[in-house]
Amino acid sequence: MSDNENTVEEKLSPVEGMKTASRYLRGTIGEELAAPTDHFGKEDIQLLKFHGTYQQDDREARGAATESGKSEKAYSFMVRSRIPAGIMTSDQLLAHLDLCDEIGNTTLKITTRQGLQLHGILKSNLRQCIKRINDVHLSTLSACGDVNRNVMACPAPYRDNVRPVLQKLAYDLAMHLAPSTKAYYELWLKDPESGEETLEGGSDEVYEPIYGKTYLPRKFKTGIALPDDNCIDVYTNCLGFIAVIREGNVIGYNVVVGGGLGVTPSAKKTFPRLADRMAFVTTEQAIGVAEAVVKVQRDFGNRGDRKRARLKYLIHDEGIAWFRAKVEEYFGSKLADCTHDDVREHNDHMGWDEQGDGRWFYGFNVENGRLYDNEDRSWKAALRDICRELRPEIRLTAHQSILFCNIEEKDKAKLEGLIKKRGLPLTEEISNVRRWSIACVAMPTCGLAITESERALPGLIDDMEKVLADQGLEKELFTVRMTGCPNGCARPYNADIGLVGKAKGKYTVFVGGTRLGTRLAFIYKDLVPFESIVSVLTPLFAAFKTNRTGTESFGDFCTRAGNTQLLKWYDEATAVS
Ligand code: SRM
Ligand code: SF4
Repeated sequence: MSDNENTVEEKLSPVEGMKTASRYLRGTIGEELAAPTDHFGKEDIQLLKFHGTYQQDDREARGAATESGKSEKAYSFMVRSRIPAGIMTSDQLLAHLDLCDEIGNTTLKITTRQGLQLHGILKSNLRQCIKRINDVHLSTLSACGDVNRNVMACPAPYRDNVRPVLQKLAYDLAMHLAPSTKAYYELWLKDPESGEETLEGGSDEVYEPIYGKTYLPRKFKTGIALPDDNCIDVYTNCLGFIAVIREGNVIGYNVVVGGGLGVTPSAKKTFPRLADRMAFVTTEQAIGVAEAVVKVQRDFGNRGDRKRARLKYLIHDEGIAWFRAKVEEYFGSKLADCTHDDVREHNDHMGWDEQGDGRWFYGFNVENGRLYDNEDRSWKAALRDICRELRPEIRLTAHQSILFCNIEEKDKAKLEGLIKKRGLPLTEEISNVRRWSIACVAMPTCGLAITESERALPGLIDDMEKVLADQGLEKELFTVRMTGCPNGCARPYNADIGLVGKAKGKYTVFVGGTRLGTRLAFIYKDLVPFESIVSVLTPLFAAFKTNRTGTESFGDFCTRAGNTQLLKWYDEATAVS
């Protein structure tokens, strides 16, 4: 492993010490798992992330837990499954639904990176939970932590020469960049009573040939898109591949690097950033170049300040030419320049479409990715019926929704019937603004949430639907993305409209991004109370209707007008005459 003396700041962040001392992600997780407590200590909490789980507490139960004299917080765990390209079987989805009912909080969340999250898992059930996910041949390893996370790729099941190639690359990259430590197996899969640790002697090259014992400075994200379809938002990833297609076949990829959205508004040194185009790689070079990118970040990324530790800051600070030269050095040969190919459309894959093999897939819009059952709507029950009766292959989208694949023509009506039977709307019955909206988890589980997000967005969309209908804009396609804090988990910073929780009950309203994901939005108004969000946007919708050119999108229009003009329209519309 090369040394990283060029970049290590004088003082390493405390998490670096924890990783170094962890013996390849073991720490004292094993001992703590065996102890009769309801939570883990500080160091193991950091290590648990690499294993795919976060210690959390129900923030709404904090007071209650203290009053009843129990531990200060009602601890439980979020468990995230890593699902490359979002591709899974009916049985794997059924297993997650069983887990959320049997040992979770009875809901399941489809994430913005094509993964699944369980919440409310008690410490005493954590091993069982992770083991049962592995029993159905999925894993939680590296779903979180300072490593390469779930690899995204367009999930559409077209039986052409393109999508399957990208989806296989997602799987291969996920496997190639997964941590090699046996700690995961020892802690979660092996009988806890049996045997020793597999760690004895050896070196980083043996245990973690790519990462070494300190893994990466920070989380690392990879996504794969194609020009016709940037449904995974490739430019927001640390590492992105855009397929270069000639005569219907993938001949390689334009590699983009240095995207990332998290920001701390009070720290000017942090900012959202879209990736830079770096180089063209052939299909044979793709995995080797990905490894080289990871290793350059490993050796030169900032390990002193976790707020500046993402790859985007290394590339911002050193420049793309420096970074490309380093990648070529680590890869061992020069790379070609990017071709002209770039993303030019975004398909959310909702509704019916032919796969190309005589069968169909149905994109089913799940509002904010949250699966629950109540007296009106029973998402879980519908999914169970569909998985048991039709056995579709399941694919999760980056817009927190589901594709039911391999549906025979004769079963199309049956599938729709199973959805309607549970009180759920078909995709075709949902307004465009709802269909193109997503929200992060936020309250009550996310420890970083400042405001509501997924629980608040549906009501806000109800109001927005009315305003858009009044303006005759209900057919417009634009993205609305909401988060409960500035970390950007629902990618608000490149959306047409981004709503970002900033202070209690108040949001920063961004506009000017694009459905294609290739432009950052800008702040239109800050600290807008939740109740006022729709009314501050209404004058913009009116101005858009009157002043747009041609088929200009809402985000394009806001960018062309500029914020001074947008605020002027707002002031004119709200002035008391
Ligand atoms: Fe995220 C942290 C949820 C996608 C940027 N994210 C968190 C944590 C783990 C909170 C924490 O650290 O305690 C959230 C767990 C909440 C809960 O209760 O479940 C959380 N992030 C999510 C998910 C579940 C949102 C969702 O509703 O779908 C997404 C899981 C994806 C997955 O399956 O892997 C999720 N997070 C994202 C994305 C979007 C993406 O990757 O496409 C981003 C922006 C892109 C990026 O990484 O820059 C994102 N999450 C963050 C950040 C800011 C990172 C930064 O560079 O500053 C944090 C905070 C941190 O890492 O310190 C964060
Ligand atoms: Fe939590 Fe903030 Fe991410 Fe939402 S954006 S899930 S509130 S960290």
